Amino acid sequence: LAGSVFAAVDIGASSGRVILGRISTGSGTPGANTADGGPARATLDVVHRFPNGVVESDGGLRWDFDALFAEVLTGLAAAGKAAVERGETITSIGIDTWAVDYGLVNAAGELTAQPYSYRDERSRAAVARVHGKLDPARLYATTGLQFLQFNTIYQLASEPDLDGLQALLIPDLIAFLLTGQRRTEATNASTTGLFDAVAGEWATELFGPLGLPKDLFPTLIQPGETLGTLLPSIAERTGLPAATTVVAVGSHDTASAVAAVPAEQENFAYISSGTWSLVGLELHHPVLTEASRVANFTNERGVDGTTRYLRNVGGLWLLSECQRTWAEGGYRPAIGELLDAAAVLPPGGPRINPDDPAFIAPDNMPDRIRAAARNTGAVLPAEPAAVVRCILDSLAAGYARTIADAERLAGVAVDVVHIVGGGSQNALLCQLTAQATGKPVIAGPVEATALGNVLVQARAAGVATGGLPQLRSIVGAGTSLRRYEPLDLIANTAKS
Ligand code: ADP
Ligand code: LRH
Repeated sequence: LAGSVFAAVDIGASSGRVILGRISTGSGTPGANTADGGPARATLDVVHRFPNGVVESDGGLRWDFDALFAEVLTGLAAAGKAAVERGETITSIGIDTWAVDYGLVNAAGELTAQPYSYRDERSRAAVARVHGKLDPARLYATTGLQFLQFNTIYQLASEPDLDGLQALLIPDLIAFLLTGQRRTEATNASTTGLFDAVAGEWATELFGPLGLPKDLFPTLIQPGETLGTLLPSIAERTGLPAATTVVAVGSHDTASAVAAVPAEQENFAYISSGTWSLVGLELHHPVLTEASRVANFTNERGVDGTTRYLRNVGGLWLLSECQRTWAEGGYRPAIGELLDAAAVLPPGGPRINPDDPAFIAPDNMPDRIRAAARNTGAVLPAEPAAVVRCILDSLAAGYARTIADAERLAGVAVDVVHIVGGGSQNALLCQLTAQATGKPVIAGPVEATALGNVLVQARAAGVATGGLPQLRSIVGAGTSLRRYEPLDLIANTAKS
């Protein structure tokens, strides 16, 4: 099995990629974490990248799922070709995407419409209706899920008619189209608002009061379980052997990212930094207290039945939406240029609440940020550098607050903050986070989500062994990480 190769399909809200992941093993060295006794490292080879984003179509904000699925097939074909060129065969395929969204599939297995994006407004109106039937305190006691106006439960309550339909979460929908098998992967099920955080099962008692069909979702599958093999038509289109299996991974991208946080000890906080910042702790049990609900912490399910105790803090969506607005006006600097200009501004500038629902929909973000600053009594200059610095100062402050709250609510103390994902490349944000939290920040890997996806497949194939600490040591061995200290000067991070 040494030299096995795995295909990871990883689609975030801003981009997707198909990656070939290899676990290479040595032998006989202490710290062994692989089946053949050697220390392992993972290498990733991005074979296909494609953009993603919400589109306005058919009266709503949706994902162009058909286009995404076509990209997945292109990527799998490229992965197969790249593997064959090296004399390898892909052992399995794992799929992860952003959470909460779903497609509706009829009895014939057809997708009835392009899936809505969680950024569509429709679910907001359904919140009061759902809470009229099920009290938020009861919902939290069962599901442990943070309140977000776009949780699946509120989206489903906005559907006119679910009769005869099944809801497949986005990664499950891709997996269904590849294999013909309908299942719901458990980590992503935990973001629906219909999943029991303690039992780790569907919270069936919530479906009746909401008028949802009992079999709306397929049965659960756990990360590491095999879903099935490729449909003949898919094998033909991609050139992959029909016997190639699709293995369930942490199909919620954040679950895969957290599985690949290269922590060396237990007491760490993480920030999975991309479109959103998912900020929190890994716990062994959910925290379902009233204080936790009021602080709006979530208890999402992690790989190996862990609890991802976190909050959604605003993310780099705030920055990428500004970049989009500026680009429409003809201003298109490289991200490094923007960050360098923001880094030399003095500290103590205006801050906004990055979690404000006013930022959820796509629109003119610089204007919205300036308006939010005005509401705090501050004047934010229109220059892009000032807006960028305001976003990053506000995010760093939000991270510090959230980590402190998580420590207090879960009764643990952390020594280090790991930042993974695309945002781990943002040196200014990492340095501001070290300063705001007063803790060292370890940045990387960028592709943590794809790594978590690959590692769970590798373990299912028997190539990697052990629990999350062992899988994490594989990440640590194969990635160069950057460390930021609270007392370092910001000027040192500019231009680096
Ligand atoms: P998602 O999975 O939500 O689509 P990613 O983890 O891919 O998000 O992260 C995307 C974000 O990473 C971008 O919005 C951008 O702000 C940040 N990013 C990407 N490349 C760089 C870079 N070279 N320097 C700083 N930040 C970067
Ligand atoms: C990050 C993410 C996050 C969810 C959001 C919808 O990509 O999956 O964990 O809250 O998207």
